Amino acid sequence: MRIGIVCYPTFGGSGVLATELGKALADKGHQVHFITYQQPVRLNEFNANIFYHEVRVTTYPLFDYPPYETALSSTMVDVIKNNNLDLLHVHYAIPHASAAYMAKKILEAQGKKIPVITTLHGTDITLVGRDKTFAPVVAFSINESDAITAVSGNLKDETNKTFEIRKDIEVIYNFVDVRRFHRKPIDAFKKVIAPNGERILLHASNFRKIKRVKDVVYIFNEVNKKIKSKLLFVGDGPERPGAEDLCRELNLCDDMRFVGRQEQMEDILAIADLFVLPSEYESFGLAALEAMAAGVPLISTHVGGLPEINVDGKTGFLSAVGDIEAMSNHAIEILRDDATLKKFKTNAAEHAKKFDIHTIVPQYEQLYNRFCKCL
Ligand code: GMT
Repeated sequence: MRIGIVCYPTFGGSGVLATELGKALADKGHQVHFITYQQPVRLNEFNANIFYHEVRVTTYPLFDYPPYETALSSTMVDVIKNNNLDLLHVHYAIPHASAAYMAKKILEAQGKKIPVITTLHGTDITLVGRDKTFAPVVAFSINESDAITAVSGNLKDETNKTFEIRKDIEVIYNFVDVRRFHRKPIDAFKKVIAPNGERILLHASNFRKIKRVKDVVYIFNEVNKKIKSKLLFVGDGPERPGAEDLCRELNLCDDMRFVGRQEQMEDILAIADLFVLPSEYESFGLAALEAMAAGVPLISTHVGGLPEINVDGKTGFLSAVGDIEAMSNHAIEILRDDATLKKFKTNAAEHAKKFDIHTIVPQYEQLYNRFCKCL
């Protein structure tokens, strides 16, 4: 099958998921065409079945806002026609679903039918999508998609609450390649981070407000009083300077590191003991699933799709947003002795298998097959 994939090429979960999906489909013999403005970060190896088409936006002095969506639709038309694609799968509704609708209509006028599948990822509905400036276009283009998927049951419910959606939204969970995250810790690396065998806590995100990164610092501060620990911050974004200031204020600088954006998450996760995700909302929490696949238990909030992946008391704990005390106590409970930590680590790794790439990718293939009998 010849599949077009449209996504954000950055470190965000939706782009990571879309890229991993494309790579998995290519490994299974499908021809995959990525259409995006930059090479996706996880598209880092050669595969004869993968093609990358860059969206170029022509600038002109009149344009205060270069029309990316128009360029994207035009590139979609070009790639679909010239590569005779069977299907277009867009990730993150804004502006991908509406650009796909435009491309579909243009091709229809030229006698080519192209099914469009839209996968909703979270903030395209719950934060940005519901904003008045986008909502009518988002609702319309989602409804015009041939199929709609959401990455969790919670996101499906939120979408139906936010918009009048006339089609059934199918839940296809995000996935992880469990084998890839099953890594042995690199001892030398672990020694640099935790020279005296301290526990290692980890947070990875885009450091946006919704992630509540300062809560991670407060939780770490409490844990560190009881159990000697180190904290690793992976990623970057607008809330990072505030979190760094807080570390200095609390005199924690010797025990934490901000390592910025990293591609080798599997090596970092291999040395971690606990993943902390105190977000205000997460439609799924792909970074948390990757942590679990690496056998890292999870301290998270009880919001969005997180209860669908984090089993309270088994793979980690769930707490109310902002409840630093509960999250710190839960972290201490997990980290307090080796036997308890080992039990949580094993449970986390075991539960992550439910979301393995080999279980989830066939669900997308079955969906594609409903619109195109060419698999
Ligand atoms: O806004 C973000 O957090 C980024 C966004 C994205 O586009 O990567 O993340 C969303 O999609 C991920 C992949 O499906 C989910 O794992 C994240 O939970 C979701 N973020 C939110 O819902 C806040």
